[in-house]
Amino acid sequence: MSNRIHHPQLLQRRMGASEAAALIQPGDTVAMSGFTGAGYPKAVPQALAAHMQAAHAAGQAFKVKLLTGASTAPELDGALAKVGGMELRLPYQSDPTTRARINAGEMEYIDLHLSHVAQYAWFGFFGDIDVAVVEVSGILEDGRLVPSSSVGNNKTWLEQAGKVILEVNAWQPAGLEGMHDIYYGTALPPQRMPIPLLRPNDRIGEPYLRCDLDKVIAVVQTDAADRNTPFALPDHTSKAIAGHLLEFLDHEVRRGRLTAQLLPLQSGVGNFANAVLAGLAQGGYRGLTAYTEVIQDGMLGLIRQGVLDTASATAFSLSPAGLEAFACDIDFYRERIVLRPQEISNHPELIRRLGCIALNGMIEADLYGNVNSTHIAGSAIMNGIGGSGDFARNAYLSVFMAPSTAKGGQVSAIVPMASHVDHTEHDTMVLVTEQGLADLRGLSPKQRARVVIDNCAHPDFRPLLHDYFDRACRDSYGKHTPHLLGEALSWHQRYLDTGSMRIGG
Ligand code: 0RQ
Repeated sequence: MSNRIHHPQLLQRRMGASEAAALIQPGDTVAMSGFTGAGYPKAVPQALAAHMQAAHAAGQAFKVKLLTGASTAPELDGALAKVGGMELRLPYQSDPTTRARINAGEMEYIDLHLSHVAQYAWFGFFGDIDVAVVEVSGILEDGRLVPSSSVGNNKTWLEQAGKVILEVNAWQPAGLEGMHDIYYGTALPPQRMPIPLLRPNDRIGEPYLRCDLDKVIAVVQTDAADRNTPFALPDHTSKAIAGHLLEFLDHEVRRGRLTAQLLPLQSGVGNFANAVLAGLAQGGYRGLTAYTEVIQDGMLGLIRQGVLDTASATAFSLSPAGLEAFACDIDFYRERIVLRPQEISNHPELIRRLGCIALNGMIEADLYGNVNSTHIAGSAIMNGIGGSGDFARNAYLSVFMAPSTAKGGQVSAIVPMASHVDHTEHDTMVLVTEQGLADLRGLSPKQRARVVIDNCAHPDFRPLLHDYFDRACRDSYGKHTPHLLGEALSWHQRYLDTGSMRIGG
């Protein structure tokens, strides 16, 4: 395994995960690599959790503040949450144990736009970063680091942290080398300059991460797989959502608002995203590009088929089968994929310039197009806003998708008033459910409400929504965005009280 570490001095700093984790102190702010279950450290977090458990058993407090790129995996978030080892977590998580602790009020969580994280660190908004724990796939003779299967905030963590622990993971394909593009041109305001990226596949940086080697206090060798969760096959609902969206894109091409190459696609993770991508292939599209966060199996397939020419992202999120396909053909994919820091993959300036088509999931939307991506019943966090806000606000077209009902049909995804707002009515252009698509562009609030109810709401909830809207138009304090404030969130309260938004359960 040492053939991944070519720097003699760093070879001397190898140690076991437990010894390395012992260098992290209670109260430290620890910045770790990892984005959508890829490229996160696998050994040190688990060893840290064991140290915490021992300290807790001895009656000593031991928690850290944890910063990452995005979601990680059971070996990181899961392990630390299980032992109650996190005082604070940011910016995105999807781990069930962490989620339960946050919603029980046992730890703090800050939900941030993913493009903001690195710059907030540079602005000093998080205070000092004590330790960075970063997975890499190799170390060159001159000490430059070969990044792993995600880039995330690693450039910033390595530069900002006082001490650095490197995990060198021999499991990561050696052929990842050369796929990354690390941009070192960012600066603090007012010295900021335009970022010179004009096309999704432009390379504007260098393939390696730099690191001040004097800060490296430990090098830990691992040989462990990324999370690699298998994807669900597209079901009836996701195929229907994809169908409506593809019809809409065809319509936009016919109207001349998009060309047959569309514009760079950003696609969230999960079932709908996979189904939409599969649909694009069947729709006869060719020569498309992606400027997105995450490359999952569906996107690799499209690159292989020539539907996508190139894809820019900050991380992979592959199933075991997807990973095998990728590793077998890594030279082919290296020509067509660029992995960047998340401050670049999600940069508002670049998303606006490229004119991305943003496709993201949602929990609920209200009549006027305000979208909730993060909270159940206004107070319990699901995952976090992730990059959806970076893209939604700045995209050429901003689309949100969800099944029209959740919880076995008891909950409507279209509600009178969103119980939490991540994306305002000003950012949402298109809503899609399996029932249909609402194109909200150019519509006033009252016009939007009618289209949202008629096209997106489940037929079981449509009469209730019409009834609310009609009474609101009549009795609302103001008639611009009609609401009955005493009733607007009663659907959520009914769900909390009875397990259903339906009247009478
Ligand atoms: O919970 O599993 O306990 O039943 O929410 O919902 O339908 O499985 O959908 O996995 O696509 O997630 C918005 C959360 C959708 C996701 C969200 C419950 C539902 C289920 C999940 P259970 P589904 P998905 C790129 C961009 C923000 C980040 C983002 C997300 C669970 O897309 O995290 O977009 N987005 N990033 O039952 C009560 C409702 C509900 C509901 C769903 N109205 N009321 N429960 N659920 N709707 C990626 C990155 O940024 C890294």
